[in-house]
Amino acid sequence: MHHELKFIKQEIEKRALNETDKEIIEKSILDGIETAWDRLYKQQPQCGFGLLGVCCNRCVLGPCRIDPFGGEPQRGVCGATSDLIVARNLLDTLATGAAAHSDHGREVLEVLLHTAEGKSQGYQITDEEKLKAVAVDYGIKIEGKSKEEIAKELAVTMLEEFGTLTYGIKFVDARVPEKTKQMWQKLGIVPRSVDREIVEAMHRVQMGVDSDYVNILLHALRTALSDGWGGSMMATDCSDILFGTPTPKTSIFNLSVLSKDKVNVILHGHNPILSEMIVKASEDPEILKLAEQKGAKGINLAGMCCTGNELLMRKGVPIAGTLLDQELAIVTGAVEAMIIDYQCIFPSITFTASCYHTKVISTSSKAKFPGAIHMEFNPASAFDTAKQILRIAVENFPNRNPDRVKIPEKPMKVMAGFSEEVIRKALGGSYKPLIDLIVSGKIKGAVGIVGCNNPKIKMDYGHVTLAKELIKRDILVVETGCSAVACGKAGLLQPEAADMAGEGLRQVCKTLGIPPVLHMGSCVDCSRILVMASKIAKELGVGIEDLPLGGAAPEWYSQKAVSIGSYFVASGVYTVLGIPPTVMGSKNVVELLTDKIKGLTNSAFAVEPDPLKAADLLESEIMRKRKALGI
Ligand code: BF8
Repeated sequence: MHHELKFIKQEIEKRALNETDKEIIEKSILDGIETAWDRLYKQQPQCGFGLLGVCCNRCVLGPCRIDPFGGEPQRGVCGATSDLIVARNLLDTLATGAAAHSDHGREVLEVLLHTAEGKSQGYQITDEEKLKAVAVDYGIKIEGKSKEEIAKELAVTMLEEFGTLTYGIKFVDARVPEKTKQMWQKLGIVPRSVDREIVEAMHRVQMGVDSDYVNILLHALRTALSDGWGGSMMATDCSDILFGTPTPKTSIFNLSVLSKDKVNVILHGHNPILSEMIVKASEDPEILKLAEQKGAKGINLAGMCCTGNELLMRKGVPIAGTLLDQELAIVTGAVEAMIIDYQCIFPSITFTASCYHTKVISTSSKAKFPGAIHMEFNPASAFDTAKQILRIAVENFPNRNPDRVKIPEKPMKVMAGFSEEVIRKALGGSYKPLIDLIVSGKIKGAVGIVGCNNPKIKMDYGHVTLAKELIKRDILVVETGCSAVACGKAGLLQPEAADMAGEGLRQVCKTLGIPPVLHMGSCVDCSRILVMASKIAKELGVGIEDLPLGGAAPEWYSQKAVSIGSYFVASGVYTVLGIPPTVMGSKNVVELLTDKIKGLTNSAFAVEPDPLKAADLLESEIMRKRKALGI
């Protein structure tokens, strides 16, 4: 027994950094609940061909694989080499991620359109100033028009742009610095439209189409750019128009945000279209009365993954956790309902929920989960559906078994809500003060740490260690997605964390009253980082590729992260990955992405699992760019 307990403790230490997570991981083991960590162990050893990216199962000439040690076979049945197989697999993966971000964006546009036409229920145009600014970027005349007229024209133009050939992506014209755009033109990777690049990616990976790995990788960059500067940017900007551009907020993070005496509802997934309406419905007197009747002291909403980030940024709603917290939240035994839309939702959660009283409620026709209650969500009846969903959660409250409940008691305070607009306004309307700080060396540069958790890495260790190391070196950190939540759980998103920063950055943060790690939103909100970089570059009269910036995804898992990393690199931002992508089976592809690409975009990918070494790489790249700028 003693040995068993020791083993459990060791196992918990291996799985997570954060104490509140550890508490619930222990409960999951004691309750006998299978989680992602257990499933990863059961998958060992993972397929070597798959890890190297040298297996191809895209047609039934195969499945084929290449001997990575130089023996036979060296070609698939069609004749594809490891270079081609790896490049095609990578393009396929990236296009999947770009599609996920962009399809989310398209749904936001549809709601904007329906709202402008008066055909949606419960939505409104909240940020008129942003609506007008974005409309101008889109070449729409705003004088003498109502906000509904502008919103309709904008939504239709953007929706049309998704598939258009002729006009290109308007945000690229309006926002990308001239020098960066010229770099893309030279490479032939100016994105034409979201749908076009993604469909063409699918065409190119069909057997017998693109057989040149360089040509495939260039298209991968173009597809990623159509996501970052297209689909994701539209998602961010139109969500701001509908729900408000984020401003600084304080809130709390980790599994302690669950309540002992209220109905706990976890909002998990990505699109604020759903979650914003649930927030609204949770304030409805009828729902609150029902909660009281069922013996609850109210309704407690908590976010999970990027939907959590969306709600935190605009409403200050607390966040229960990241990708690897989704099963743990259910294991607390305190969650009445987990409401989901799409992306990053483990198919296992309905199984986990079946071991407790939690109800999983799916809402999107494109993401059904066996075992979940499906309540289709659409804009025309959004508020009514949101209320119905909450009713299910409230009615489930009496089924909570207090003997099986464990909620940690150490919520962590955070400050979030740093949209590009807020940062710029805080600096007095232009980036000049920030540029001066960078020129003086008080701040050496900035790094965007983004992306997921992955059970292959101790949960949050990569994000937190890298962020701490960078701020210590006077490098400002901006974050999105699960990375921001990981650092929030570790206390890095509070102004007090400035004490962990180097002298220069500490002074700046203390003067402004901000944390040294700025939470800029969900993963589609990486577009906010792009906009900020482009505005700084424009003020300096250089390209984004010249700025002392870096990117990192220390614990990434998702196809979406491949797209983000690639549009960072294509935009000129050197990016370090903590987990190797499945490309190592092609020396040529690796060489291109980590080295030769430098001559094209003045940036590259690097793979470095050790966050301290990753910090070295990022700092030396920042110093190289500072030198080139003469600072
Ligand atoms: O889009 S960081 S695990 S939640 S993919 Fe997913 Fe990764 Fe989290 Fe958001 Ni992004």
